[in-house]
Amino acid sequence: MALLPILRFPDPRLQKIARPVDKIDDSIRQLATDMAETMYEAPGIGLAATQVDVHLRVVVIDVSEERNALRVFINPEILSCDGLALGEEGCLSVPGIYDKVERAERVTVRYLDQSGQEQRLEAEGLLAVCIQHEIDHLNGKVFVDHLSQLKQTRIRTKLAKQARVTA
Ligand code: GNR
Ligand code: NI
Repeated sequence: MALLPILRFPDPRLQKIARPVDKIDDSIRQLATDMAETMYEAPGIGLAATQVDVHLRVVVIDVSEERNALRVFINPEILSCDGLALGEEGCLSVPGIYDKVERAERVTVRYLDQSGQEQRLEAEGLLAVCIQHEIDHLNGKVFVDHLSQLKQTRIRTKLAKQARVTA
């Protein structure tokens, strides 16, 4: 078990595009376990491998109240989506910043589970939002990229000041 350090926006490593996992072995399962531990400790409802500087297509999510419903998504792909919903988002890589982002209301996602079995899931609500947020990370995007240039500049300034006082 290990807690992994989480990259902070605007670290350029958050812009890397993650590679698909080609073989699900114990090192991938260990990565998922460490990512889950890191997500629960943060605490957050999801974490993409990109955020811990591992550029492989692995995501962990738990949107349950009880924090006992871990989902591991390897090589997730959105097959279809519909509807639009505006919801407040935050990100462990952009601490203290929250803003509204438009996302699909429902998504169908195909992925591999930790045993390498192909799975399909229809998601809505917070789970659908979180899946889209995490796949964005795998594609080198953070939720801030969905905001206006003015807001992005303000967020960079605010986080740079925070980094100075905590350094
Ligand atoms: O913990 C998190 N909460 C959250 C809330 C609304 C929309 C998305 C998220 S994901 C975030 C954890 C995170 O940064 N995952 O990448
Ligand atoms: Ni995030």
